Amino acid sequence: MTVLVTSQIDGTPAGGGEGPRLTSTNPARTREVVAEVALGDADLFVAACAAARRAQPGWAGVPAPVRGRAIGHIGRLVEANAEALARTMTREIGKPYREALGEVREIVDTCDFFLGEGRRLYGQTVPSEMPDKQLFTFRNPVGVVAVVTAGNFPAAVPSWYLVPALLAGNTVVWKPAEYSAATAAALYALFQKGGLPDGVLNLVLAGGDATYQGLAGGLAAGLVDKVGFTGSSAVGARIGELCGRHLQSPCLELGGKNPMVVTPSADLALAVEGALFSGFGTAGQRCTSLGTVLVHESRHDEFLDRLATAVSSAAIGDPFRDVLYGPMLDQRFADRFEEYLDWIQPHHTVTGSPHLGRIDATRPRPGFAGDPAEGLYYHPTIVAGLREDDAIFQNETFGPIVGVLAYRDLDEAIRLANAPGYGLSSAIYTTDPHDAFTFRRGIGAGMVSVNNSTSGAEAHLPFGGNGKSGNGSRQSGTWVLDQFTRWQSMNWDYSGHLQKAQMDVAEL
Ligand code: UN1
Repeated sequence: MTVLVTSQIDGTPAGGGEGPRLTSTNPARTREVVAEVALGDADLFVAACAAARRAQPGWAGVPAPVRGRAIGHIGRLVEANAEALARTMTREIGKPYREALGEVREIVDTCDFFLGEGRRLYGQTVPSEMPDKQLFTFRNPVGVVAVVTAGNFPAAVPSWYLVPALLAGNTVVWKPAEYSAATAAALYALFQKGGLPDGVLNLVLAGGDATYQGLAGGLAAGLVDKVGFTGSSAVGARIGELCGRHLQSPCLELGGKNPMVVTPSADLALAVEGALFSGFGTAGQRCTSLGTVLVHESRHDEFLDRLATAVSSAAIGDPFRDVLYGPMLDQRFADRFEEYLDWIQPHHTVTGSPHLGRIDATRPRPGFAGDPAEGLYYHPTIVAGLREDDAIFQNETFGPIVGVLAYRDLDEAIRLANAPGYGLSSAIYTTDPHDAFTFRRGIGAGMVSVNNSTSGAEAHLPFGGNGKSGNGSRQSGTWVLDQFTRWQSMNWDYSGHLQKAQMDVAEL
């Protein structure tokens, strides 16, 4: 029996009747249907925003420590249901099961972190320049938060929005990617079970246009106070423009062309391992995936050889097995990746795999452990001999492909690392602290790893990017509370007469 996944407004299924349907299939076995998804329209999106608006004052009136307890319950429920949630994720988007379990762990970590923040939503008491007057600050919830998320991290990344937004007293409308709707529905059910009152968290399943129109409608009607978006830079720019028209600044977490620099002093074995995981893990479908490795010219050839050897023996296939990566997320990502492969130029050296493109009967991969006829599997590809103006050097490719380029000195490496104009994650492999700190200062990225992967952010450090990777907003840790609360100041004059600021300043 096929599961029908619908939107949920006010704790009740919505939009499941008429209207377009999408079939969510298993990318490792494309004939296997995971769920039928009932897609809502812009009106449904706006209705969800209205429900969230109605529920918001009541939720904000719940003491923050009690909201924190609800977050704690949700964390325990997610933990208790980790395997089922991870299995759904692996079936629906082909993420290797071990990684999917890790992703679920990230939700639990986020809940654990914010459970206590309910008791720490501190304001301040501030001295006044006048006697018998006291100043205060408070953190207020923003109101209704509309969250639109991608399907490559269909559970952890949404939780980075949902958990702090709810903890801070906001109500939420969450629009996950359609192709990860079954995972989203499973996560939504756990949040509801955690004890959220109806209308506090609403789930909307909708296509891209309906979502954009719904956001526009919600903003125009004054029903959306903050937008959180994780996805491509192009869509992020459209959402940023839309929000700007309503004088709002969204939280944007966009793409990346994340560089890794390998310096002369690097431990090469470690750097190869890091590049393999960052570039090819999750089939390169993380916003933090490695794009280009910049290797000092004295180590370039050796690094390239060693990376090619590592890639040629990497385990690829059925995501329920112990593999480095499984299939692409869904057909659209596979199609787009094929277009990126067209960027490969005759002057490039392609290595790491005997074939380019889809793993199938005509392009087999030795040791491959999957169903090539029915799975969206792709060969891993290393492209060397890049030039700075190559499309493949400049743009995010979101697939199992890594570029390699030689550099002469660290200044040049930093310049090349910044050249594509993204600024999400980055890494340097070195044993020289001077190089590590020079890189940290020079790189435009929001996140820097030393001797570690570009991907794999922990749930309590600020996560986010600059340039084409975002508008400087940060998620995770206490930093994200700046997105979901607004400071309010208060002054209280108990002198019994009007004291005028700047005019009645107390003299010594
Ligand atoms: C993303 O791909 O949208 O840093 C986020 C990481 C993850 C988050 C990736 N924890 O790899």
